[in-house]
Amino acid sequence: MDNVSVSRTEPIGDGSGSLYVLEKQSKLPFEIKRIYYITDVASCSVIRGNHAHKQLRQLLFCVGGSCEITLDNGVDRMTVILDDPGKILYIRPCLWREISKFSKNATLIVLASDEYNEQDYIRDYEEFKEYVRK
Ligand code: T46
Repeated sequence: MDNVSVSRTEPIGDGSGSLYVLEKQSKLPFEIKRIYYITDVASCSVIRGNHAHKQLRQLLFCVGGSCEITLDNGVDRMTVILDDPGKILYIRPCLWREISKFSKNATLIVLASDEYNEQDYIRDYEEFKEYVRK
């Protein structure tokens, strides 16, 4: 699917823990304007997201636990399981997303290309399909 890619960053580990680095030159495809994180999700049946962004680009990874990200471009769907701090999901604009199956200790970090702007959201699936069709 266009607009999605998954990359890996390998930890620097020496027995005292794992250190992960996302550096501008190699791993950051846009300037980061905002960072947010989702944690303490009450139950594995919770589904977050259910929207698309018109312009926003994001990098997502779970530093602890796991969750599933289902992406939909209006035609095809795919699911990426984020279950490893070194697994980085890059989402470009115009993808409907559902975030589900949060494990108990899941902490999902999002690096975003822009500040929060509700005008950038499409929260209705039919409206999203019409938007991508045009
Ligand atoms: C995505 C997943 C992983 C703010 O006020 N500022 C912010 O920066 C954000 C992200 C949200 N909000 C407010 C807006 C809503 O009233 O917090 C409420 C929940 O936000 P949202 O519907 O965006 O939450 P999620 O967890 O469904 O989705 C967010 C991202 O928006 C989304 O793009 O991929 O996290």
